[in-house]
Amino acid sequence: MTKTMVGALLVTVAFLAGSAHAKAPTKAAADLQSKSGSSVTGTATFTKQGGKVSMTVKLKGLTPGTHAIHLHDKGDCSAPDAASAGGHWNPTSEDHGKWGHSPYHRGDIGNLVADAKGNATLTIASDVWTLGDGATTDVLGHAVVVHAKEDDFTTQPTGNAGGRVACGVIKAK
Ligand SMILES: [Cu+2]
Ligand SMILES: [Zn+2]
Repeated sequence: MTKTMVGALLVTVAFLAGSAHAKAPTKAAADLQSKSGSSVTGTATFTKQGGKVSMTVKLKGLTPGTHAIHLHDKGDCSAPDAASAGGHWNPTSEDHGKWGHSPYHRGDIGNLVADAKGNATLTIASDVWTLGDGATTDVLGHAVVVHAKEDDFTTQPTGNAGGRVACGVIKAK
């Protein structure tokens, strides 16, 4: 076999591997739009890494301080108050709670803190989420929702987090 043939073969193998990869997305994102008269906007990006899904959220336009952030069940942010996104994503039928401390909704990410300029970022990695496998644990098609108030981790089923100030549907990239 000549060097050229080996080269061509490697390119073909790389191409086929790339095609197989494309069928199951490993990245997703939600474009967060202002809701309930807020000026909050931002992005949430999801990346599959080994057995985990990592999420990085970047927000601006928040009131300084603590705000709840959840994944909500329905991938529908069409309502002006984002009520269309439904309740917290809860594929395991548990009570509302604190991330990683059973019982909790799989959408109960918790709180993030906006600085004096109204900017906030948060990164978490989860092994209770999947991305692109169509399982009940798959984040695709659900909504990222940011709230006006802090999640108290106890009030059922919402955490008493107040209005919905930003919403975005999680879509494959
Ligand atoms: Cu929420
Ligand atoms: Zn919840």
